[in-house]
Amino acid sequence: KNIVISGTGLYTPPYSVSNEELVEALNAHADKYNEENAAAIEAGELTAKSKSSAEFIEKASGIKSRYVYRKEGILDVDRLYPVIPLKAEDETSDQALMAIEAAKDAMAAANKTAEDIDAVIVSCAYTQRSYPAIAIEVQTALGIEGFGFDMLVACSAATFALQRAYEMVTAGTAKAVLCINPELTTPQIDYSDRDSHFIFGDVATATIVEAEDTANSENCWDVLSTKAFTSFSNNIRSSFGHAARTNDVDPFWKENLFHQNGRKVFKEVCPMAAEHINEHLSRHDLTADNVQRWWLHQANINMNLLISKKLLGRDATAEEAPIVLDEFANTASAGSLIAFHKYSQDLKAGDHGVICSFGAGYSIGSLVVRKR
Ligand code: CO8
Repeated sequence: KNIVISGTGLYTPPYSVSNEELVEALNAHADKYNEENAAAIEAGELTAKSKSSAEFIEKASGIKSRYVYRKEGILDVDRLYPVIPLKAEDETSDQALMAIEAAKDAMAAANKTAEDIDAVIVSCAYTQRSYPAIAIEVQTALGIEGFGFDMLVACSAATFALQRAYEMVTAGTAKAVLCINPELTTPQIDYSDRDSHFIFGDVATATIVEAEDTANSENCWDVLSTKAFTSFSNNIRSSFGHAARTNDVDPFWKENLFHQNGRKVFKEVCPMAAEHINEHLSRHDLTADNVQRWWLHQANINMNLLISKKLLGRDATAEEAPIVLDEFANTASAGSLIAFHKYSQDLKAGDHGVICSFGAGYSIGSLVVRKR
């Protein structure tokens, strides 16, 4: 029997930050830093901080704005990171709150109640604690019986979780799986670094995976197959981990935050992603021309344009390969699913689509789907 995606959900955080606001904060911070350290910069002991530009950001990335879970602190020139107060152990965690909202939306779309679901996967680029799993917190809050676990695969966390859900339903170890991607990226951003301060936003997406015989929703997609690929690279990295305090390094050490070699990523990942997708489609005797919609990872508009051009031999239209970067920015693993959530209802039975993530790891994950 076919395994299907029967519903998706989206949690959009309550605040947004424009490029202009970010640039104003970074530039004020750079002026202050350069003034305070003028002598050391002059002596060559410190490097002056470079200024950012909203024009550059939009042209280089396609990003105009991003949603953030908490805005306070991000634009404070003397702080430049969000204020997210520590919660008591008996309060619902921030990521669980985000996840629950997206999950309820997906369950409503798939016409599912807690009794219909028996597994919860929370999969994202970071979890705010190691244990107990955020997934188990969410499972309990939603009244779901069964099991839950967290998994981390950076940019491909969402697609890799859908692949695990597909396998679990295929194997009969779960009847319906709730996959959730609460991407709380803002704590990991260096808002004083012009190369990366604009890239990320916060969001949560959720997806229900089940077998066709239990599915009863409007927007339902057969998953024809899944494909995963990884290859180790330090070009996108955060070194922060549970052993951080034993390393005796400054907690504000830059390598403990998101950092990348963006140019190399661009050059290496685009051909890998296009080849991966072509190979995956060929399993079903399909080519790019048979695909009506591409829900691609949303890291950078120029990457998406290049990959779809490699696949189609021409520019993809905005309808064929929707972009959500302008509004949401890069939301780690959630981007391709935001695109799927917003731009999949209009397709007709028999239409094919590809959901594909690519990025840190490196990791690439794809699902070839067909509208029921
Ligand atoms: N304003 C003005 N100028 C700038 C700015 C700025 N903000 N930033 C850089 N510049 C300057 C540079 O310093 C450089 O100057 P010079 O030529 O004098 O050296 C010039 O502009 C050009 O810079 P770049 O070569 O860096 O510019 P690019 O055109 O390559 O664009 C990008 C930079 C946008 C980063 C581009 O390289 C890119 O998109 N690469 C791919 C990146 C990517 O996809 N990364 C994956 C992200 S990771 C992910 O998706 C999930 C990871 C896990 C989640 C993490 C959550 C926090």
